[in-house]
Amino acid sequence: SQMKKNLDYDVLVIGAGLSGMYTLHRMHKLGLRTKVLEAGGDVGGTWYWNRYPGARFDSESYSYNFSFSQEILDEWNWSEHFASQPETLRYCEFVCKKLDLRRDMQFNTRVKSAHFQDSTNTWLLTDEQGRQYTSRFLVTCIGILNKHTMPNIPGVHDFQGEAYHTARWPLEPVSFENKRVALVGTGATGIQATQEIAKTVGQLTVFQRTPNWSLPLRNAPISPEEMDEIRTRYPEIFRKCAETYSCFMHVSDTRDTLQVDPEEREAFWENLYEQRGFAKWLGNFGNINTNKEANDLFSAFVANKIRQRVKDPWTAETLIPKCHGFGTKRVPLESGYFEAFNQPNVRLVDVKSNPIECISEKGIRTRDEEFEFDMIIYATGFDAVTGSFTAIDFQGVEGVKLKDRWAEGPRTFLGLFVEGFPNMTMVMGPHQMFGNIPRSVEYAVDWVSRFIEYCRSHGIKYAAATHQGVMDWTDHVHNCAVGLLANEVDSWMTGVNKNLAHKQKRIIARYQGPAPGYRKRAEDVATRNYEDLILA
Ligand code: NA7
Repeated sequence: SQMKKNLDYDVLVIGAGLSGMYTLHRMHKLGLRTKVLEAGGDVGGTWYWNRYPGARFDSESYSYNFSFSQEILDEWNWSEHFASQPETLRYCEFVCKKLDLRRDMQFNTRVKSAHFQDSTNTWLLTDEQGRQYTSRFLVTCIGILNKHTMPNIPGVHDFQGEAYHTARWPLEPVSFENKRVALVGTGATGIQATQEIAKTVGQLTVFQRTPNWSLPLRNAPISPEEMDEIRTRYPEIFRKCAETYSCFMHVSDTRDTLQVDPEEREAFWENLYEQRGFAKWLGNFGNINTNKEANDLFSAFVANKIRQRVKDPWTAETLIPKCHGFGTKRVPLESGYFEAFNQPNVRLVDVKSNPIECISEKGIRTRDEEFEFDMIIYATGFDAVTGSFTAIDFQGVEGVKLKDRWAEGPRTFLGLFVEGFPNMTMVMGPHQMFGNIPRSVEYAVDWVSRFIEYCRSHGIKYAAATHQGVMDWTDHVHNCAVGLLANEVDSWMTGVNKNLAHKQKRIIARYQGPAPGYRKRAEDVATRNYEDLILA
């Protein structure tokens, strides 16, 4: 079964998050010599790194786990509808143990470069310690939110107190008691961290540049009886996820927001507001995502909820987004975020009207005020999607750099292949459906595994996307994006990161058509024996 005796491996995998774990399991089933190289000290990827206080699922735990193993579904119990990071990390460890994955994982190994070798049609990877690894196939499992970014504020390294980025949170517990803590950033991460830290902090000052439309998560514990009941519904849950637009359990309402009687609409929204998780976003009228007027109506509904919950009128108004509509960025879900600002020891600073000038040894200086802190927390996000790729020196045929190939934005075939990068497939590459990530991960890994199996059984040593295939798919991805309000807004989803000079322009980073449509196209390619690719 070995593809080539003098190669170290048949398959190299970068990353030991959910994608890398499942890829390794599938490669084991194929009997291929596989190695997973992981920068972190253990498994879990996102759930390994993002151990900041309050980190948890915003999607129902039982729709956000693996579906491929009945044994794991039978044995694993979730304790909450929306699992916390420690529980999800335990889940990852449980899966690794169950599937005996660790034996082929190497931790504390950051891949520095991945170069395609033209003469042998193989991959050569080099890690930061200079160790090298060769393989026929390379599967990237490096995630879409992996390369964190610090703010481009002068003096950011001068601060003498404790300082943490949420995506590089220390393994040891961090105490906030009696401390003056600053938190910069109010995305999904900043919101989760704020509401948790507010519970024990001495004083918390939240620096907000752009507010977000956030709605109640409505988490609740899951009793053993309820877990048993949920377990019986797994087939139904995964069937639903397979049918919906972005693989979530929630189904959007096809009625036109503007055509629904205002009273009925209000009642519908009041009802949605009480529901768990993303129901309020994904179970809403579909055209709030495409019709500005419809979007404005629901945004106004949410704005009123914020006004009802935040006592101080200036703080309430400042927490209400003005420049983007509801759901045009990833909607953060919260549990007492707005009420945290009613605490006397929690304060909001609006850095739009009062910009941060610098970070000093002692704290943060804004135009109008000088703050002293014991701790600064950066919840300032990621060089998303392509950042995971540009962090590694990927070189394809004739030394072409992936960074250059994607200088004007990513171009892919099915989000799985890059032109000029043979024998390399991406799990959660740009231009794949993100949505419910574990569902997309499972589909991509299934596809890649069948493809590698095909190559092995047909003696294929070289598999590459065609120029035309990449052009056509990229066009298709761009066409799918037309008309969605989300593409008119700066966010990590449109590839913008204001801390990075080269990321100020919007791109189409992800597939935004319906997931079943994505899968149909990918299935067609497999069914036609991959004839859309160059195989040799
Ligand atoms: P996000 O959603 O990219 O949020 C980053 C936040 O940090 C956002 O509020 C930014 O404001 C703020 N930020 C970034 N740089 C600065 C500077 N220099 N000054 C002030 N404020 C700044 O990242 P998250 O980690 O919250 O979430 C990422 C995804 O992970 C999330 O969508 C979930 O899918 C899970 P801005 O909006 O740019 O004005």
